[in-house]
Amino acid sequence: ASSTSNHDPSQKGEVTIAGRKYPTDSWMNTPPQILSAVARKLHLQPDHPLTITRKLIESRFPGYKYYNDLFPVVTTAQNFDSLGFPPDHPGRSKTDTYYLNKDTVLRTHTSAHQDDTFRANASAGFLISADVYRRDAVDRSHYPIFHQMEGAHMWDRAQHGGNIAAAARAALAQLPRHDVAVEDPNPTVHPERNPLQPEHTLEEVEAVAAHLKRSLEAVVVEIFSRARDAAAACGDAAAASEEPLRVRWVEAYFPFTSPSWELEIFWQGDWLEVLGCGVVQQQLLKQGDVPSQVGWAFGIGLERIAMLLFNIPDIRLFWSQDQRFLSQFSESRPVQRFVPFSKYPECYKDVSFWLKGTSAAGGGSKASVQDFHENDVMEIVREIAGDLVEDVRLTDEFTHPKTRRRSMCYRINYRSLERTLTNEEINDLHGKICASMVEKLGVDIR
Ligand code: FA5
Ligand code: MG
Repeated sequence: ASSTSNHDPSQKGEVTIAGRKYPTDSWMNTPPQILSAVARKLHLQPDHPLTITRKLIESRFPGYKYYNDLFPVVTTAQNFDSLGFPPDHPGRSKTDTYYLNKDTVLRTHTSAHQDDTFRANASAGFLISADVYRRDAVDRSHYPIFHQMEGAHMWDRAQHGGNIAAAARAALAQLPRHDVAVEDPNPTVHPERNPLQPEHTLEEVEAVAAHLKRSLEAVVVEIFSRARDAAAACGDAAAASEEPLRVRWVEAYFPFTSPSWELEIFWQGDWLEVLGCGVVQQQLLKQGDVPSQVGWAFGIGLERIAMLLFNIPDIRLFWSQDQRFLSQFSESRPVQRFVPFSKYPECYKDVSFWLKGTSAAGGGSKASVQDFHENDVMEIVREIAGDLVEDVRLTDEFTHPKTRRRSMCYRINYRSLERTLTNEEINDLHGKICASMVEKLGVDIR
């Protein structure tokens, strides 16, 4: 269990997470709700949809070593430096990442464990599943805590007579085939956007990339076929047959892989990004004392996959302790489609405010306008209303032509997944949110 003490960001103090103590300083920005959720470990709970999803993906990677209980508190060296994030990368900002102190964060991705795992050199292939933490938007596909699975596969030049390409092609020949037409117009490497590393030949990267892509396509095809069976079993003939699976690869950038890609799936009328991946930067393998290895890594969002698998419409549901949710999932049954318990009414409320300071006339400089980051609004809403808010959206923004003050308006959509909220309750929450914005962000409510 986790407990907290002295989480006041303005003070030096100490925080205890699962029995481990961390000193806090002015970087501390992790609220108590986040700290107390560390103990939940949803991906390890029996019969939880994230556990079922994790095990289904693991079953597509036989022989890999699994790490499923690595501790979520890591150093900025593990989360950023070891992966080659530049010092000014936005991901390091306090607006994006939960810090305990200047050098200690809640991991923002499972890649935080790549360096240690390569260094341990315990297995050619490994999978790491874990809870990860990000200050982010509030909507139906984003939650401040979510779960990722990291995967990697290495080939050692020393073991394969220097011929990584032949080794990767031999491994590819062992992978299951599928007949889904995947859109992949990307060249394997591109000199500016997706460069070949100097330590690799094009032939090697082509073979490694083919093994990487086929491995991940196999996961998506498997998930989709289980989801389709589930749709057929509940009599949804349209969903079961009509919508063919559409998958595409797009070029991406990560500091720790090159070349890099993301995989997207067409879902409910839009392309949904489900994972990022690429050929591991040789620098990481050098620093991990395994310089003769070459291979790939990926990071997949387990909630995104689980939402597809079970047709779960809102990411907050994963945190529900309501039996009407939990009782619908079982590891010993074939996948069944989630049946939403009734949809409770929503209620919009707007909050409009002026930022401190003014902006210079004629656009250009915003130097005198207050430093404002949307994630700070999101955090206040989460702290006060938690899972009672479905989403928060910027609906209006303008600069007053005379006073040069900047105005913003956010629309907060209140809706519980479990019951009908009363007007009184919503007004109370909304009032508290407005008051907290005045207090913490120094804005003037309009
Ligand atoms: C990463 O986190 C990289 N570490 C992935 C990686 C690993 C690349 C290894 C290369 C090699 P990204 O931020 O895109 O990348 O997140 C990866 C996946 O996590 C996304 O594709 C998405 O499925 C999921 N994800 C990201 N943010 C959220 C969120 N707020 N809520 C739910 N899922 C999310
Ligand atoms: Mg991404």
